[in-house]
Amino acid sequence: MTTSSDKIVTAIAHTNIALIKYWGKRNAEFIIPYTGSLSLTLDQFYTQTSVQFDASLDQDSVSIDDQLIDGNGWQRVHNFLNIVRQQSGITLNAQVKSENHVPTAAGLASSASAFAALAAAASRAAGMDLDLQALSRLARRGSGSACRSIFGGFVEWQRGTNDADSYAVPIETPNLNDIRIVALTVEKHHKPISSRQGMALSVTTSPYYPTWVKVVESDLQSIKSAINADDFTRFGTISELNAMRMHALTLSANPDFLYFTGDTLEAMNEVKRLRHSGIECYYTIDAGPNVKVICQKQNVAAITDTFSKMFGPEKVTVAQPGPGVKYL
Ligand code: 2P0
Repeated sequence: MTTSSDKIVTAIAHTNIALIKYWGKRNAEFIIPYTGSLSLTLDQFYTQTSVQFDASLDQDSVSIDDQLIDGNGWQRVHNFLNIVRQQSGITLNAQVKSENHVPTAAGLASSASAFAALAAAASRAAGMDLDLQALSRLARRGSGSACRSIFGGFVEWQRGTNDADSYAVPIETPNLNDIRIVALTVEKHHKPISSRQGMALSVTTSPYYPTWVKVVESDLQSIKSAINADDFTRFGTISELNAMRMHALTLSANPDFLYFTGDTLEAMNEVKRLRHSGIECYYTIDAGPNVKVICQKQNVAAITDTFSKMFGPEKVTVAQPGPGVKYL
């Protein structure tokens, strides 16, 4: 079926920060993870993407922040659009225009919000009307963490075992809603290795990988019970532990690699110092040097003040729980 479509569909998706990390694929083609993960969608950072399938295009056209892209970035979007074409039956090429709204170098990954917004916009532009579970499954094909950005607030990616049963679900809860994430952008060196390559290296070479798979199961249960009990202390403690357990998989890979820089370590130490002085906060770190401080609303001022002095106020961004994907 060759559907003609001149419909422009625009979707917005927010990025998310994982508290229990996704680190390793059981199936790379379908992006089926070895473990579940749990995240918080953030209000401050989002991607807005418009898609139009258009008979006059002789190939997919992709722009990000008004810059046409080619090479690997284009290929990744093109591959994703091929999945949408396969599922919908549309055979036309697409015009994709994407804008990232991330406060100056907040250092949050954009692939989660990017592929969540692209999945929503492209599927509808291709004539599909997917429910949120199907959208989450589709977004997962672009980037694993994107399946969580379909939903707002706390979200669990249930690992499943195949394309049909690996998707995210929202954790509907009135608890821990005074949670805040203070994002610290620290000095960047060249990223040693992409998260996609890094997780693959950890799976195949870290002797601790089988232990990680076991430990994530119990970390997930613990964090869900902490959310359920509205227990911020347990929530923060498990988040920090799980982040460090993930980074132990980079240190123990062969060859080893490390996402931390000197500033990362300084920020981590400062979080601990603040905590010991009675300002309760914890850290989490993804596949890069930036540190996200997990805290509650009442401590935001003290924490931003401390880190603004340390790194400069422009490096400190405060986020709170954000919404799921929506159409304009
Ligand atoms: C996460 N990260 O759970 C983990 C924690 C980074 C550290 O998901 O290969 O860009 O596209 O599925 O989603 C980053 O990896 O990887 C990531 P792909 P993705 O948020």
